[in-house]
Amino acid sequence: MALTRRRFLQGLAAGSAAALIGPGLLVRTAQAAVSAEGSWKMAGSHWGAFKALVKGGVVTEVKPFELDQHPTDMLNGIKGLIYNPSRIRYPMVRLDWLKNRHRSDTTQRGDNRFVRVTWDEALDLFYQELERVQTEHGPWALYPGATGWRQTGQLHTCGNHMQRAVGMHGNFVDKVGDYSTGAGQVIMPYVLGSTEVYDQGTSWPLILEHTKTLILWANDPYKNLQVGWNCETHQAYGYLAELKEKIAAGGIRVICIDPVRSKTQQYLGCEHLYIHPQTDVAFMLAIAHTLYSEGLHDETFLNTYTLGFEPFIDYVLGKTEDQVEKTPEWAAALCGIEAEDIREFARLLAADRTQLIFGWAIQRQQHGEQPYWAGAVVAAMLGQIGLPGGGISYAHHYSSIGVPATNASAPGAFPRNPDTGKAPKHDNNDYRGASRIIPVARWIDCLLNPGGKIQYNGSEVTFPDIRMCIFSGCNPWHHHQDHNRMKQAFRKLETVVTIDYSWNATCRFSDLVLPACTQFERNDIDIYGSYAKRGLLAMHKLVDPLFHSRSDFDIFTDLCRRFGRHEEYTQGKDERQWLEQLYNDCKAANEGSYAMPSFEEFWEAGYVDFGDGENWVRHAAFREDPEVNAVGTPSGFIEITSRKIGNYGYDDCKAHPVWMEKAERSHGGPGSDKYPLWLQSVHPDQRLHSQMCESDEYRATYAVQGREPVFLSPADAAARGIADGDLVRVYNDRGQLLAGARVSDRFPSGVIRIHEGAWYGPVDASIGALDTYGDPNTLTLDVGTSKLAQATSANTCLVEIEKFSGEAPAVTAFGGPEIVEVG
Ligand SMILES: Nc1nc2c(c(=O)[nH]1)N[C@H]1C(S)=C(S)[C@@H](COP(=O)(O)OP(=O)(O)OC[C@H]3O[C@@H](n4cnc5c(=O)[nH]c(N)nc54)[C@H](O)[C@@H]3O)O[C@H]1N2
Ligand SMILES: Nc1nc2c(c(=O)[nH]1)N[C@H]1C(S)=C(S)[C@@H](COP(=O)(O)OP(=O)(O)OC[C@H]3O[C@@H](n4cnc5c(=O)[nH]c(N)nc54)[C@H](O)[C@@H]3O)O[C@H]1N2
Ligand SMILES: [Mo]
Repeated sequence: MALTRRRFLQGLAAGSAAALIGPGLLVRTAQAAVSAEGSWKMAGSHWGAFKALVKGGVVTEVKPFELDQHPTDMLNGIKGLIYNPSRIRYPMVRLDWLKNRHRSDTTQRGDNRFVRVTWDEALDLFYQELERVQTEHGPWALYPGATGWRQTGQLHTCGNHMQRAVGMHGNFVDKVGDYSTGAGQVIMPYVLGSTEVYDQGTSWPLILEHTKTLILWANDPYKNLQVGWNCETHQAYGYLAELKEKIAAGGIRVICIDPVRSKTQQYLGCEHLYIHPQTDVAFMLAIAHTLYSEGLHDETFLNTYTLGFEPFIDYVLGKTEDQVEKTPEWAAALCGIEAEDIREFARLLAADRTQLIFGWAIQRQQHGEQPYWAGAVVAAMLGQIGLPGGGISYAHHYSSIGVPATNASAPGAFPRNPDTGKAPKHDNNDYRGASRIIPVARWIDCLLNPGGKIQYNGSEVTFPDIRMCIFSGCNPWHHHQDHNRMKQAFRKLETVVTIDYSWNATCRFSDLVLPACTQFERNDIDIYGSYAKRGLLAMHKLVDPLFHSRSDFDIFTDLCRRFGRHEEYTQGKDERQWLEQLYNDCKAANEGSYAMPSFEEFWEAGYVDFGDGENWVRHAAFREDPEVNAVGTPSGFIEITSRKIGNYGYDDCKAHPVWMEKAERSHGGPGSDKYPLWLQSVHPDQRLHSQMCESDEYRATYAVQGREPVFLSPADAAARGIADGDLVRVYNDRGQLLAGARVSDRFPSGVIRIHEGAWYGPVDASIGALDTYGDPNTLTLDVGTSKLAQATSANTCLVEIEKFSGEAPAVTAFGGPEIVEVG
């Protein structure tokens, strides 16, 4: 087999739309051009609804939707998301897999050498692999992973397309939980009776009216509210502006508790309390100690609404097994806040109406269940749960939660499950004694240890022997921890199929890659305003699918055609007919409450608005009548001690919240003598995870020497001879990466940050290879939070950093595969 190689897109002027569109496509889209002036079309995205000017079949300009009064900077990345050298142009097959299929040399996986094939060839290969796995093995060998941020739009919800089509063919291993709130969503139903993390919160106007002290705990809403699960319109920013004014006028105290001065803290100009990373539970226990010993706790509330306070307070007072009293002095040594300041803080919380608002990053660490549970206990001791502007929330930084919401019904999505009552082609339900559902963040453990058993939320999970993975609408080679461990696991896989629109690291580590189009290359509908449900948006197709990409709908229709189930898959409807149906079903559900025009009128107008929402107080019904409106815990009360969890007998999640040391912790904790810096990999300010990292021009607005920035304190930089703008190597025993130093006084000594979602670009396929762009998951720890939730512990991670000297390797993350011709 003779091979010639050429660098993908060599010599192409990046960023130039015309240069990136092949001649064939220019002809095709030219027919769609309206006029020389072009036309403005409505579109949506997680980071904002917008209008796009389309001229000659090319998106030339983007402006915010008129109802978005607080558009984000991220709209500037849209054009680059459509037009960039990392777009997947054709169906591609990994070189050695094409030669040897499931017996290929898997150590080559990741070397990025691929062969172009036709759509027919690609879908035949995909179908043959499904057949092979279902007949030679069974449903236990197949894992279609769809945990991620598919683009907005209900019809084209891509994970649903993949799982519906694959599910019509045969059964498979599924997942439970997610990376966002894996620990929170499992612990909170035991404590407050619902996940809390995905529930509506007390409305901002009520917080602005009633709250005297607002605690933003591990929470950066000004950064994170840029993104919503549906098409965002950013109403919450109006309330944050009011909050800023109220702080300046002395009408409210707002305190951020965070190891870093966040974007929110900078914007609001509010108070800040530095805390050592991963030590919040120690701080909370000392707050509980102070409240109790100074008689500041609300006994009536505890007696009326909660169960199990005694065992907890006995633990705080050092009357249980460990005999350690959780005094402010005890906590100060861990969390770095002076004992007297802890006391003052506890008194402040009890003095007046206090609203606690938590973010999610502190449950994305080892024992991440504990700070959420301990936080609820502090709130219960304060006795304000269910009052307007008091109590606790776990989600005001997410998807417009807290914006007064309408009661409108949202449109349904393209159905994930086969809904015809017909059995799949391979109707095999034999999982060979293994579990059919695994906790999502443990899937690499599963690949490495088939047949292994773990505890999960009161049950035992037996890992299936997975041979084939399919990924759509997610990028596991950014989202999962410890990439070098992932490499080992991937070598055990026979076949990996990925459907995406951009050539990210997941494509690089796949065998078969299918090009989907972006949301701007198809028609769809979605809610705007996310949880506030302000209205319905017509997401107009802006341009034809670029290169050879197709919609997920088309791709999976043609896969189903290969086993005669395409009619059932589409229900005989095309895109337009589906949109009309989703719209008309939504219109019927809103009949009598919200007037909606005909589909045609809606599509023409671009949106239908549901008007203003209503104020609401979280937990108010329970407070009003805890018998009638019992919460969803086993007892119906807030459970400070959980008999059910206690009965599981876990050593890492006990019957009530406790302080537990971490595997790695900075500021004198385990591992800090060798690797003294805590790496936090929080959510990016100018991306949605890995989405838009491929947008070359936009990336250039934040990259440092072409690499992802790493933020560090002036003291840590000086101690290592690092200056702002330097190229640095960040490393630990798990991996190493190159990044560009950003020295900032928002960071205390011992704390550094690299935003998650930076594209992984290893120098080669070997284990331990240097990552040339700076994905923090090259370094993170891959262990479960505990036997309860088995969620990600991404924020439990220590590293060292040094100035990089010598010749820096080029960034390999972007620009697609190395196309190999097979002759
Ligand atoms: N270290 C660390 N790791 C983390 C986190 C952290 O805080 N720290 N956060 C975690 C969290 S909370 C999350 S939610 C995850 C996010 O992890 P992911 O959701 O996997 O991240 P995204 O970058 O949004 O990946 C979505 C992928 O789907 C593709 N895609 C989007 N729309 C479509 C479509 O319509 N069709 C097809 N076929 N593909 C599409 C995009 O191109 C992109 O590659 O990351 C987790 N990982
Ligand atoms: N711009 C933008 N917005 C987004 C997203 C995005 O990718 N980009 N992703 C969305 C998604 S999927 C999710 S899940 C949410 C994520 O929402 P979160 O998980 O809440 O957000 P993060 O930005 O990871 O972290 C929030 C804050 O927690 C602090 N923190 C971290 N560890 C600790 C600790 O041990 N103690 C204390 N006290 N504070 C700590 C960090 O310093 C940071 O300021 O954001 C959503 N919003
Ligand atoms: Mo998330």
